[in-house]
Amino acid sequence: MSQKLEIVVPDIGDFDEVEVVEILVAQGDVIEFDDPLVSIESDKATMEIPSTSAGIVVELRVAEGDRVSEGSVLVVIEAAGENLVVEDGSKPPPAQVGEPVEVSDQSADAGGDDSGSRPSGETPQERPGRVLSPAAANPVPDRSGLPHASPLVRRYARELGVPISDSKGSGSHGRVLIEDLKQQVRAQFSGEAKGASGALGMTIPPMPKVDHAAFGPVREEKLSRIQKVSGPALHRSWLNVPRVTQYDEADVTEMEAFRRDCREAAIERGLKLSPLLFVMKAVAIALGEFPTFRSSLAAEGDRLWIKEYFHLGIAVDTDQGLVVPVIRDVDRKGIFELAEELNATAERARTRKLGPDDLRGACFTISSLGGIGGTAFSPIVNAPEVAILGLSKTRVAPVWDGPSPLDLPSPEAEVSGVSSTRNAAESSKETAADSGRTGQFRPRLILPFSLSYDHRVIDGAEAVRFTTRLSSLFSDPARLLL
Ligand code: CAO
Repeated sequence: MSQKLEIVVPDIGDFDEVEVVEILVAQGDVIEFDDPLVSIESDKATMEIPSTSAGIVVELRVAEGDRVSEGSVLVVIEAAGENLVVEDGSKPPPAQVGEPVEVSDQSADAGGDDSGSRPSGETPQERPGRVLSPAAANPVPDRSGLPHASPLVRRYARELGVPISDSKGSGSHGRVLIEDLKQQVRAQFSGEAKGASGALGMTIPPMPKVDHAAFGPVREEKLSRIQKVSGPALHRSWLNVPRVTQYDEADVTEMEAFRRDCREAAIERGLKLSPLLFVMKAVAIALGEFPTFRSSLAAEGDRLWIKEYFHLGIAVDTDQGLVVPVIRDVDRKGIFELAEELNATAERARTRKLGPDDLRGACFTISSLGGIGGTAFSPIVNAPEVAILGLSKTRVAPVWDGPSPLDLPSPEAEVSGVSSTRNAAESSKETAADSGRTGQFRPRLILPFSLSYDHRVIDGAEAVRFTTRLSSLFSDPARLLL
């Protein structure tokens, strides 16, 4: 004897109109008492709503993205009464919250009773699909074959980019625990994992273990604590963020002249002004004009969080590894104030005195290698930020200061003395002089820089608009100080 039951949202406290973020069962699934049916997410928490009865799902009444409150019907199940057992072999206990209510004939019709499509005499247990297991000592997968995990664990797995399908749960009935995810990441990082499943069955091939000592003397050196933390974060970003790097350069001669002019004033304050400070100010201005570059993609991938603050992560090289402390409200601070803060922060980074609050809350990161060298590099996006700026070493380069080469006479024309071309050359020199240009190559200070960005959020054209704007700001120190 079977009975149709509506499973409703139980009392979920003060929450109302909460979004359904995941449907965990499908029509035709055989479910047990307490099996999770859907995940709902408020701005404060994610929770799974369990079934208050065993049976077969005959109708889904909600879809992902729907909003539900206490009493909203989630699914209709055909409860199989006496025949069904729950995990320990006993009958389902009486429902306490979200108690199922019997479906009226009318609503059963509207819901499309599928009994007609079932071969006569077939009982729910005999239908193809997931079968109730009285001996549920093995991992209990959900309808998609995924192992069970709490919403917190699922969210953590999403944040880490760990496919929960590959997780071996060590909790009761095979539930995946946070420690299992950590173990998975550790195994992946150390190359132990067989390779995580990806789209089209592709996997990340594990690194082979090599006996380096077979080729000569070796020395073992442990990774620093910072490297152990930053390694997985970099790897996570590398695997999750489809990254493009845009290279550009800026004429920073005026900016450098201005910096030199400020040197005395800075020394009086006991400060050193590095080019990075001017770059930080320029970045804050550009971020004000290009909000997408100060955004983060929501974990669900369907919207952006645009940050209305201008906190910049600054990559600092320490003897323990790379750390990225955050300088807050760069838009509201002057060059001297920033110099003081940057010096103090870099010092605290190098003496390992940064606290967790120093390391979070940035909307964009700058990685400056210009003090060391290099002509260009492509930084890894500091996810969940969507873009990062890399600075390389300023160099002296000749820059043409005159009319377009297309308006200049060709060497052949000069030799053959074609008068019309000579006239064109003379007039182009006049044009250069009229506009205050020299008509010569001039030595200029050129700063090469690169922008790596998350292509899911930023298009190439927008990236070039951003770097072009940065380049013009770097060239014009007066604008930075307005
Ligand atoms: N071109 C030429 N010279 C530059 C320059 C540039 N782009 N940027 C800085 N310099 C100069 C500075 O003016 C300074 O010269 P002086 O001593 O003659 O004044 C010198 O290089 C050293 O600068 P600095 O690196 O100490 O100071 P900074 O303010 O430029 O940078 C900090 C501070 C903390 C960012 C830097 O010390 C640092 O740690 N950089 C490494 C960051 C890193 O590792 N990034 C890689 C991350 S992987 O993506």
